[in-house]
Amino acid sequence: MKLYFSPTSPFVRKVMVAAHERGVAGDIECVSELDDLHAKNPLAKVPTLVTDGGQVLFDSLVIVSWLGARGSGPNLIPEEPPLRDEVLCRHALADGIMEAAVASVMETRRPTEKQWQGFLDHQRGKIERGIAALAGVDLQPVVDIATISAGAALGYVTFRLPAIDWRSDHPELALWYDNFAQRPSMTATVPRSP
Ligand SMILES: N[C@@H](CCC(=O)N[C@@H](CS)C(=O)NCC(=O)O)C(=O)O
Repeated sequence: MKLYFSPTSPFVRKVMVAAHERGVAGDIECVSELDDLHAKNPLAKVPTLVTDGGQVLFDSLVIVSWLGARGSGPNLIPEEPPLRDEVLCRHALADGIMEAAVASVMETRRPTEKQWQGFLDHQRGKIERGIAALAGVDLQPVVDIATISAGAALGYVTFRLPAIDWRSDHPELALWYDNFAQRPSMTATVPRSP
């Protein structure tokens, strides 16, 4: 299978951590040439997965759900409510942090005179409130789509937005993250600038 990817995208990292946890990362060919991505995914976003059977899957939640039925390892998305709903809602929270963080980074890449401070402040509020909400959740040492996404989101904020000092504000969350970040699936997917 082929994964259209970027080495720094937190959404891609979510998918790759899930693939490592399910033991199928070695079956994935990562494609960083994105010129024809729009022909596969009209939204032209990474991650986009093309399965060996030619099926095209996006976005990251859909791909993780698909991976969860392959290989072996932890159950990434619980089947039964209410746990399923709780885990998916925590996933949405972590995803929202990623979205706001990516939007902030994109904004700061515009020419300085075109950047909108009000937009950056708005996104920062989402990131800070989102991290505070994550800190209020008992994430536990389980591996599922919520904890994987929390790890990817906190890793991305640490990597791209170091001015947001979430570790000082939420030391227990920092402890959880430091422990989770030692998993082989996380160390194998640390974001690096290309
Ligand atoms: N909801 C999507 C978000 C994916 C996303 O925003 N990917 C970014 C990279 S981090 C992207 O491809 N941006 C290119 C674009 O929006 O044109 C998912 O979960 O997969």
